This record gives sequence, structure tokens and C-alpha cells, in this order.
Amino acid sequence: MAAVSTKCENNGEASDEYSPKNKKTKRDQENSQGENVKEGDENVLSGFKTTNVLSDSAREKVIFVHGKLDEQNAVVILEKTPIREDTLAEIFAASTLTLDMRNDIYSTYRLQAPPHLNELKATVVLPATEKHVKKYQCQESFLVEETAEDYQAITLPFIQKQSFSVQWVYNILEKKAESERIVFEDPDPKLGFVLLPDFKWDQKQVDNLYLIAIPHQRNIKSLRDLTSEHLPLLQNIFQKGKDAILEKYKLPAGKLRAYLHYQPSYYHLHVHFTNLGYEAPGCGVERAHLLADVVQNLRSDPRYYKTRTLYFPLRADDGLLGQFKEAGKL
Ligand code: DD3
Repeated sequence: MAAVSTKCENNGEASDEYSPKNKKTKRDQENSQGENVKEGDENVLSGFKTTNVLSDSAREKVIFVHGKLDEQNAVVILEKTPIREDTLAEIFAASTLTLDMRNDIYSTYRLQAPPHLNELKATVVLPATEKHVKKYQCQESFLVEETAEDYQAITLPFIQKQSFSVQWVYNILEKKAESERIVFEDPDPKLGFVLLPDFKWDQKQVDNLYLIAIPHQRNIKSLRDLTSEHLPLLQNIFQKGKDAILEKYKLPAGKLRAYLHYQPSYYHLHVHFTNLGYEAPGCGVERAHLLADVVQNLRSDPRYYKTRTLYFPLRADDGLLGQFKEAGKL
């Protein structure tokens, strides 16, 4: 997905687990505003002591930093945000310019934009578990082949043993967190879902639009659990998700990529909606399954995802990869 580079690049993929311990902190409530932190708010990062850089990407202008905040392990993700067209006039009018070089008709400058147009997006995981730290560390990936039998014998027991916390998902469904960020909700317990911006999106511009649809139903772990029984749920998410995005962001269905991850980052079924023009992390063929294809496949074979061999990449340090190796499958 990323260009070949000598420097390891993290694709910004979210980690499997989000500690439920910090769900009620003041910081979380501030984050969940989804907008600029109010003026006069304390800088919770002022005491951050960097341990090491886990990974970075010059192309994506992002850095993943491991460190300590009040004796606790923390991961901080800093990211330069896209330049919005509606800020151009102010950037041109109100910036400070320093000439770097001039040659013929060409010149380059260092441009200092007004502070409010020069923000970084900061994502904080506190306390960060060993898993978070490892997840953002630069890692080699391997493509795994998972038959239906492999899923039953290797993957399912691994998921159950790990019991990845999806407390943050339940917080969203129960309106205990991020409730003001909800874009659309269908409250039906069987067919309903919540649509809201993913953490990865700063919501400043539609160019990198990234929303997730989370079903109210709690018993569907992933693509593997889906059967034709779930077609009404999937079609409901597809139709109402597209409608809500058109209404709120004026982005028509033809500009949208709706898909599921396998393996997912967290085992509560969710659908990703991203701007087609944005090469979102994890939208490559090795991990993304178009919702439209999933619907078609379940229509032609109700047990399609229960029986097919599925392929997906795993990072070298992923416990699941270890299980596949132990079983002699790699
Ligand atoms: C996560 C996968 C998980 C670090 C990070 C993200 N969208 C989330 C909590 C709330 C959210 C998400 C795990 C965790 Cl940066 C570790 O993702 C979330 N809220 N992806 C939203 N809206």
C-alpha cells in the first residue's frame, strides 16, 4: 500500500485493543468533542517523555511515539492534516515567507502559516498496553491462508482466548462516549447501527472522509460469522449509511468505498466508509472486502464466508501468526 521505502512505514492502522480504563477520564471527554480543544485547556502532553519512535512515514506525514506520561506508558500519534481549499486565501494573505532558493522561473520558500491553520492532529493512547506499543512498531507482514477448518482450529480459539476488549464500541452504542459525534443512528436492535467518524479522521475536510458503521447486534465478530441471515442488516447499513453520508457530507455513493476488514482490528462487526479518492490505510485487496461484494456473495451462497478460504496479512509480532506457524501452516 505504501510506496517502497528503505524507512519502515506504519500504515496508521488502529490497534486491536483500546484500554477501557481511560474511558471516563476528562481527557477522553475532551477528545470526544471531535473539535479543537477549548482554549485554556491544560496541555496534557506537556509532561510527555519520549522513550522511542515506533515508526514514521514521511509520505503520510505521521509519527508514532512511545513514551511516558505520569509514570504510565503512552503512545502518541502526531499527524499533519491536509490543507483545506477554504483556508487558501488566509494562508496566502497572512503567512510569513522566507526565501529558500531562486533559480530561473522557480523558487522555494519556508512558509509560516497562521497558528490556527498550522495544527497537528494528536491521538493519545493512555495507558498504552504492550500490545499498543508493539502494534505501532515497524513490522514485516506475511500473507496468511485461512481455510474454514483453520478458522475453527486456530483463529477462533485465538480470538476467544485473547478476549480483545471492545468496551469502547459498547461505550459508543450506549452513548457513554462520542455520542455528540454520531452522524446517523438506526436504533433497531436487530437491523440498527451507529454511524460515526473513525478516530483516524479529523473531520476538517471530506477528502479523507472515514466513517464506521457499528451494528447494535453484539454477537457478530467478523466477516467469518456472516450468513444470508445477516443480509437485511448489511443492506440496511449500506443503504442508510450512503444516504446519511450524502445528506451530511454531500458525498454521493459513487464517491464512496464501503468495506469490511478481515482480519478486523476489533471483533465487533463494523463497516468502513471512506472517500474513494482517499487511499485509506487497510483499503488494499489483501484486507478489504467490499460491502457490495459481501452482499452478492452471501446472496449466491448463504454460507460463503463460513466455507471459503480467506487470505489476510498479519504482522510478524501478531500472536495469531504465531498460532498459524505452530500449526505448520506457514
Ligand atoms: C483504536 C481501533 C481503536 C488506538 C487507536 C484506536 N473510532 C478506536 C476507541 C474509540 C476508535 C475508532 C485502538 C478506539 Cl488510535 C487503539 O479505535 C474509537 N472511536 N477507531 C472512533 N470513533
